[in-house]
Amino acid sequence: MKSKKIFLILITAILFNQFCQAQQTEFKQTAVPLKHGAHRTGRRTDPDMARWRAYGLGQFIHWGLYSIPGGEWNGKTYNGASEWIRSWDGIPKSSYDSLIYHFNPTKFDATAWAKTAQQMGAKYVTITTKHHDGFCLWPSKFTKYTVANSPYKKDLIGPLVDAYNKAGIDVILYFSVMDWNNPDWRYEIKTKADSLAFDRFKTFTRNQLLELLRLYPTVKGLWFDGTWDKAWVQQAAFADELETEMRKIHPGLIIGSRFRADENGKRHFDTNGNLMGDYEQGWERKIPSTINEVHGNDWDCVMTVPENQWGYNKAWKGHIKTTDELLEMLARCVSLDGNFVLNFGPKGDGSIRQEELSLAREIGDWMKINQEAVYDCEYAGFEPQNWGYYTKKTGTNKVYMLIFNVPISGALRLKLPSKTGITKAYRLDDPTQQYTPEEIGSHESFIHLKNKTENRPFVIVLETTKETPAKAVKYEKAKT
Ligand code: FHN
Repeated sequence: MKSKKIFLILITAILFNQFCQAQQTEFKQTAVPLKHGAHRTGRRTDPDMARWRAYGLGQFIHWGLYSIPGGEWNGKTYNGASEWIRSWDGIPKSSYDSLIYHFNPTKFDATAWAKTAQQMGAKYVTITTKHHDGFCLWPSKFTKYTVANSPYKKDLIGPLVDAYNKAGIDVILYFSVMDWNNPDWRYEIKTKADSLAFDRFKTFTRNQLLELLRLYPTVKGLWFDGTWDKAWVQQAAFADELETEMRKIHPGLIIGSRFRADENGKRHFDTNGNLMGDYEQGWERKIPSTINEVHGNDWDCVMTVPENQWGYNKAWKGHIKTTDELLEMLARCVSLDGNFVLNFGPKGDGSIRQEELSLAREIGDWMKINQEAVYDCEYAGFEPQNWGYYTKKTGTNKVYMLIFNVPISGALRLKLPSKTGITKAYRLDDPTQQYTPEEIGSHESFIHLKNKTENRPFVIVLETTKETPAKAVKYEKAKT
C-alpha cells in the first residue's frame, strides 16, 4: 500500500515536471528575438529604483510659455488643455512663439515652490524642461528658443533642482521629444528630405538630453513625453542606443516606458509583452483597479486637478478634484504598488495659484499624521474591501487600513490572507485607541469602530504575524 502511494507521488512529480518544461519551451518558442526590446524582465532591484519605489507621493510641474495666455487668446477661451494652445487653429504659430519676448516670471521663487511641495509631503518632483512647444526652461546651447533669450534671461531648471534637493525632494526632468518649434521635427517621414531633417532632429534631441544630464547631475530620472508619433516610433535603434548611452553616463538613471519603441513599433511593452524602461508610464489620469493590471511592474500615476489641464488655465472649468478625492487616489496608487504624482500649473509670472496652494497644504496636513501608511509602502496582499485601501510597510509586518468610507454599522470587514494573524490594531493618529478584532469566520474579522461619524480619511495600523491564531470555532461552509 505504502509503495503504491510513493509510486503515485513519483509519477505525479514526473508528469508535473514535464508539464512545466513544456510550458517553458512554449514560452521560448513564442518569444520573438528582439534587438531593441526590453533590457530586462522583472523589476529593477538596485537602491536608486528602491528609493523611487518608496516615494509614494510626487509633484508634477507644467510650466512654460503657455502659462502666460493660461488657456485664453484675444479674449477667447481655448477648450483643450492650456499647454496645447499653440496647436489651436485660432492662433498663428509665430504669435505663440513670440511669447518668448513676454516671459518674465518676476514672482518665481524656487525655494517657495520647493517648500510647497515639501509641505504637501512630495518626495519627488517632475518638472517640464521643455514641453511640446519646444521652449526650454534651461539655457540650451542647441536652440535659441530658451529662457536665455526671454526678458528673464536666467536658467530656471538649475535653481529648481537645487531648491528641491535642499528640501530633500528628488528631481526628475520632464522632456518632450516632440518639438513644435524645431523645423526638423516630423510627425511622419514621407520623403528623403524628411528623413534628413529627422536625422538632424535626432542629433538635436541627443545633444539636449546629454546637456541636461551634464548640467543637472543630481537628477534621478527623465520623464519622456511626445513620443507617440510615427517618425519617432520608427527610431528603435537610435533610441535604444541613446538610452544605453544616457544610462552609462548617469548610473542609476530612471526612465519610464514612454521613451522608445521596439523594432516593431511597440510602445510601453515590447513585442514579447515585457515593459520597456524602468516603470510603466501609461497611467495618466487613470489608476488601475486591481493588482493584476500592473503585472508586477513599477508604475506611477500622473494626475491633474481639473479634468485635463496641466499648464496654468485661468478658467479651471468642470469638476475640480477635492483634497479627499486626491488622497483617495494616493491611497489607491500606493495600495497597488504605484506612486501618485499630482500636477501643478504655475502662472506665467511664476506664482502658484491659491487653489493649488490650498490643496498642497491640506494634503500635507493629512500626510503629517498618516505618512507612515504611504512612504515606503506596497501592496499588502489583503483582499480589498469597500471601506478603503490596504498598504504594507515594505519589509515589515505592519499593514495599514486607509479608511475612506465608514460603513453605517461601524464594522470594518477584514479578510486575512492564510497564515496571517493580527497581534495589535490601533489608530495611527492616536495609538491609545486600540481595537480587538472580532473573528466572524475563517480568516475573517470585524474591527468595530468606536466613532461612526468620521469626517476625514484615517488609518488603522495592523501589526500582523505569520502565525495563524488557534481557532475557537470550526467554521462550516454552506453546502449548496
Ligand atoms: O500632451 C501631454 C500633456 O500636455 C501633458 O504634458 C501630459 C502629462 O503626462 N502628457 C501628454 C499627454 O500624454
